Amino acid sequence: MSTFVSLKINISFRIQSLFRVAYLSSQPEHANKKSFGKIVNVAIIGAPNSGKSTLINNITERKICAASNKVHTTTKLIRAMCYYNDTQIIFLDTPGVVTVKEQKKYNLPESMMKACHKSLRCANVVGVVHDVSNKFTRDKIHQDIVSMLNIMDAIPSFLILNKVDKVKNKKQLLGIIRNLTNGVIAGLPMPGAQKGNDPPKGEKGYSHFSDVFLVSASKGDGVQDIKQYLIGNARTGNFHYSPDEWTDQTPESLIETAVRAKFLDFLSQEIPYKLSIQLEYYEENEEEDKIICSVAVECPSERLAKLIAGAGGGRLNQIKSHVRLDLVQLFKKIVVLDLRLKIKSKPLSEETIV
Ligand SMILES: Nc1nc2c(ncn2[C@@H]2O[C@H](COP(=O)(O)OP(=O)(O)OP(=O)(O)O)[C@@H](O)[C@H]2O)c(=O)[nH]1
Ligand SMILES: [Mg+2]
Repeated sequence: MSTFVSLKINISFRIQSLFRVAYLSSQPEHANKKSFGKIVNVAIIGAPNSGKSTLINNITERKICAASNKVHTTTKLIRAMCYYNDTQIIFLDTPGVVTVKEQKKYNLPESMMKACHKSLRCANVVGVVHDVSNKFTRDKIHQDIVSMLNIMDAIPSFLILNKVDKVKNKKQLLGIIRNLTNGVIAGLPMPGAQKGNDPPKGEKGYSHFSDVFLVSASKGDGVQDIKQYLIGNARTGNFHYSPDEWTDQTPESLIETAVRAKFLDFLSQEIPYKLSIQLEYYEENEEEDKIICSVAVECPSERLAKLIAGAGGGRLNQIKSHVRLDLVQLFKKIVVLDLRLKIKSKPLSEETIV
């Protein structure tokens, strides 16, 4: 048992063990084909790059939410669904929370912040993802997130400490939890919080989390506990989506966001944010269980297009093969992908860049 898992168990406030439900599969094809059962809408909020989308993908076992190593990969509200026995879990993936100042500085559309507020209005439960590997922000919850939670305090919320795999000294995690919860979980003081051991210095967190999870979303450590917690919070009712549906996004939009995420991963600094992604062709061949698509990536200049393509088009080919793999994991089908660069309205011939 890893140190962080045992640390988690030592926190005696755990409530999700009350809600143990047998795990079958997240894949819609295994779900009961009925429209009545238990439903839970879960808003996943947090700072940019904290791992919200990666976490949802891990729980749903599908790469529905585009993720990358850069901030602002998610730019709008995206629903991702999965099913366990008679329970439908609807995740609401959101753009990272930024202050108005940051929003203006990076010229981010106001719709990004609105998406986050909208997710809270649709949610029965709110999960706050917090990156514990970032030493500058790990001891404090973003002030705007605390404000949102305070406004929505009637909705149960839980804290997810993510990227614990990057924390060498796992003992630090207890102090971080204390800071982020103000030493209170599920209305109870944490052990040691009143004994003068590393007391919280002022209010750095939110005091009304019903539970805390320590996870590594990319490795999958600890995510099963979150799933069980959510199943335990589901309410009886009509399914909002049919068990065959796993997202509210169109295939076209999913392909464009998957391509954008891969350019964010491969290119440095501001370059990938300057690109415009357009799906030019999409065809679904049901007989062969195959998707055929063609995506054009518009670059602001020829110089940039050549830089992105790399020597002999090597980098573009590498990006293309990674995108294709992501799309296979997303659609669970054969994917034939054509990916090309073009300059504004003028297409670049293959000879020019590849
Ligand atoms: N080491 C490690 N990396 C992680 C973990 N979870 C996510 N990441 C990485 O963190 C980066 C950001 O992940 P995302 O899922 O895109 O984060 P996000 O919060 O959705 O980001 P935005 O949509 O930009 O707000 C990616 O490079 C992930 O691979 C984790 O548990 N451990
Ligand atoms: Mg995201």
